[in-house]
Amino acid sequence: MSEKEIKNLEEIFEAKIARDEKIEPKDWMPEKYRKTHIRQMSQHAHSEIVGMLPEGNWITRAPSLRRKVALLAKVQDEAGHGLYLYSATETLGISRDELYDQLHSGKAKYSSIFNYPTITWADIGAIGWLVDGAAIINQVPLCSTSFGPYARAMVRVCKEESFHQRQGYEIMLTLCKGTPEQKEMAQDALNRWWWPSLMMFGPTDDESTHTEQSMKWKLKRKTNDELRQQFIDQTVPQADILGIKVPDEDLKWNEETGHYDFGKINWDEFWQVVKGHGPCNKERLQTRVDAWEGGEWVRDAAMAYAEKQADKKVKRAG
Ligand code: BYC
Repeated sequence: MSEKEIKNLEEIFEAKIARDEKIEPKDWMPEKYRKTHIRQMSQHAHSEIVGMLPEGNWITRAPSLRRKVALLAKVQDEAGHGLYLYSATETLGISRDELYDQLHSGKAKYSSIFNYPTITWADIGAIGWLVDGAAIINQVPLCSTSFGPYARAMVRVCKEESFHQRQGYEIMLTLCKGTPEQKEMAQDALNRWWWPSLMMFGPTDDESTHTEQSMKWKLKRKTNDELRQQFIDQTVPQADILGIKVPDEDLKWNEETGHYDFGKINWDEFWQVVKGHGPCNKERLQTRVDAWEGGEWVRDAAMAYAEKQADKKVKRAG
């Protein structure tokens, strides 16, 4: 393609973005736009799949049949989210096998939050309330992201996340209205999940490598710091209703800004976790690799069956 032709395509692409029109898989797009989307969307898909593990840990130990059913449904939803997102990523010209390989080799990232352990039942409440709560705040703006398949996947994902957030908050409410020991469990879970939940939104805007470009492309509609602040403003009053305390001595309502001021996030911890040195990184990755290897015979059998069916069809047609 000549330089002039490329320039022309770039102008058409930029004009579409400016008009808030969706970019679809067969439309021309700059290579960097394609790569950035593969990166973010696949990391999002991996996060959903790895995110099933901390909660899966509690399915057999849920305190009642009702809790078990709700948790099972939530974890299944997360598998569904991962699958939509992998499919949407494949429309950008990368195969599912390559995406899995990036996860299993440790090349691709997934959300830092899933490298923390779920020690008590209250952690399941805290994950629903805080982690899914953070995910909704992050993902609602993604419903109007510029890449069509990602935006459409997000609409359904957000509806399901809002159910997840409520089931988590309801677990926390029940514990907080229960015995002093149960309330203490809820407080302990908040203490452990609060700061990692704030880290989910990524580094501060001045440390974020991709925000500026992603905002221009309307991949991101809000910055990491804007979303984090929105999460804090929304969540602190919910902790007040529960009667438990957010573990931040510097947390204070600021009349002037109309937002909560908050304490310093431990960014060293964040980067340690992102680089693979969190409390559960090795265990999480190993579980995914084992599942992939253990499922090989199922994939082989499904392929052999599909080939046989295709052969039969050809023979019948002949
Ligand atoms: N963890 O330039 P930045 C869920 C990386 S799952 C790990 O700000 P960006 C759920 C970042 O990738 C929710 N890494 O990046 C499931 C980049 O490194 P690379 C998952 C992180 O992309 C089950 C570097 O740091 N949600 O809801 O502009 C149960 C610099 O960052 C993290 C999504 O994936 C992190 N927290 O912004 C319950 C949402 N943060 O790639 C719930 C979609 C940053 O250059 N993703 N990094 O090597 C996004 O919105 C954006 O990718 C982020 C980061 C806001 C996360």
